[in-house]
Amino acid sequence: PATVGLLYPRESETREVRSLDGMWLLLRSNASDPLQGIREKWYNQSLRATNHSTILMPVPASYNDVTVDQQLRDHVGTVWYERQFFVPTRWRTDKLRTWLRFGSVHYQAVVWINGQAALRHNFGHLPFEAEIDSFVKYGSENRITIMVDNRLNNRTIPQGKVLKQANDDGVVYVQTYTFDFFNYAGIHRSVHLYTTPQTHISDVELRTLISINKIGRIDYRLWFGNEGSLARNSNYVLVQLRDETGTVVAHQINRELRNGTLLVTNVKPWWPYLMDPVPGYMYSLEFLLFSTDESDAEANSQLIDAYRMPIGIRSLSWNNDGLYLNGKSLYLRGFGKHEDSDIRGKGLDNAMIMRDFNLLKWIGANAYRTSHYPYSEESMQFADKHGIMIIDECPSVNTDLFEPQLLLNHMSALEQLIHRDRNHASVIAWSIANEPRTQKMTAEAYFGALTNYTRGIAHGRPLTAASNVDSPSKCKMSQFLDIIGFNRYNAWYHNAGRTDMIVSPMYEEAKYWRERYQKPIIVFEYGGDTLEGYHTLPAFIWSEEYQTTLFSKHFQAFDKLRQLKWFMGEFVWNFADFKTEQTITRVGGNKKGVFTRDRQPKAVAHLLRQRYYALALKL
Ligand code: BDP
Repeated sequence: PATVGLLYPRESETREVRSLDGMWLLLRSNASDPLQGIREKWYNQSLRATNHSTILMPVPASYNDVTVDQQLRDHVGTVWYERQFFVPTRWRTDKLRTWLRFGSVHYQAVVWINGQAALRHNFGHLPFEAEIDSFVKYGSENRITIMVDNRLNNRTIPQGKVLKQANDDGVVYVQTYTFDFFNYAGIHRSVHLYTTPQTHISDVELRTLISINKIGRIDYRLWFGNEGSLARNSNYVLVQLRDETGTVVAHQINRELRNGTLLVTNVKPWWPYLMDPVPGYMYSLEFLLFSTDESDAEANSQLIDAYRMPIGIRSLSWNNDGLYLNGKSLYLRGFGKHEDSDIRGKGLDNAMIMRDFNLLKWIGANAYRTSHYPYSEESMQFADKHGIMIIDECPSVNTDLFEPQLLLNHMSALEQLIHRDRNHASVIAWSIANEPRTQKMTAEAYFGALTNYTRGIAHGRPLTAASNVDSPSKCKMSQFLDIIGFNRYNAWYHNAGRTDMIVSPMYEEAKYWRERYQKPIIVFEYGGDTLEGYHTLPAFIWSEEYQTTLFSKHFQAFDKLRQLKWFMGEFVWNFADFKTEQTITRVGGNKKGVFTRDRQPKAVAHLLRQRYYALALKL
């Protein structure tokens, strides 16, 4: 689809990338009137020229926690962002195409350039872009205006409900949702302006494989913008693979232009962290599109477009007992995470991403699930580079009311996620949902159709999901999955305080899921809220001792399960504390983190570290 940003914007000798990150103007529309800005046509002039007051807002960031204004923090409806930018005249004289790309905006975005509607997009956490040549003024100032709507309804992914309630001032709209992470909103990831030549590489699809004799195989497929101008005898693509030192280790001239295969001898495979002395080995794959003078082939070639991307080369396969990377069976030591931090909310922050990867490595993890939505493209690149395996989850949480329009939106969310992430070596599975209400009869047809569709675009990865149905036989989704995942809070939501009721229920339940579905089994969530610095002896819920005891009991269950070949991993809930909506069950947010929200260890982190290293090094 034309409005989906596919290739990550990268500079090259034929492409320029400019950042539009920085301070933007923000104007909140009246809480009881989300369409105010449309009626008053705020896109027609600068927001400053409306008679409403604007504030400055950094991009990328969630707008909720930046100010001290409660109304903005809890706003339900639309806010408007605006900034100015320049487009050099040179871009027109050089006949370049100009693209505008958003890494993600939550939830719905409508974008105007100089007052003209340029694009719209309907999901958080996923990129979108449009070519904007016809809207921009070259060599002078341009204005970009965005309306961001954070409302979730029964057809959005994830779902929510907006209620109209009476309050002390009259009426107010309240957003409710059943998932527990705060519904942060705003321009969450970077905004880029970039150029491509008229004829350019518009999309790339990669698959890799490693054969026994150390030969790496890369199958690629290319798409082009302005494809009609290309011809077999006057164009070719030079494909080159460079190793980390920059040396070309495989190359090919492709005159077919579309598909090709590159073989690499003595390949350095992509390995997960602690599975090899050099985890996350990344090559650079270079596509150079040329036009030739028919008379003398390559000699007078002219470079039309150049696009380079990092690539890890590995094989991934699975069967009813497990998942295999380069032929080796995987045991996943991981986490459910969130993109969440003080002040910036869900806003992209490279320092935070780097810190998280340093902590993942410190603790000896090799995987995480992008619970409960796609994480930034930057974090996916980090995962490749650090050898951290990703269970890539689409934004569906607690799906309910299974009806056709929701199904279509869910399919679209999965298509956009897979399209964005299919070329990452780190992605080992797609998670299609977290805790949908799969005990309902209507879930069966819904998930049958959803998995059928997703399998067709799964790009060499198995399908999984996190179920929390209390009895495997009642789950109407798991029969369609390749890997069965479940979330279970023994000694927390079930039998709070009873750390003597963990080992056996956990062990028995995993076996029950296995017996029922005969597929590999993974525990996607277990844990308990813990207030750092709160100590009790003997252990009492919410204390550090309690979390430590709860984890060590789970470890006993996992150790018994690991004797069974189909048990493939354990994911803690959660990597770090995170913000939730206001409820009486959460003190300052969800505190199930092994790390605090500012990424310092709780006592349990040291215990988990011992375990994860021991597992990795098979001690
Ligand atoms: C699980 C959800 C997760 C929550 C967790 C909790 O999958 O998103 O944060 O419960 O309550 O059911 O801590």
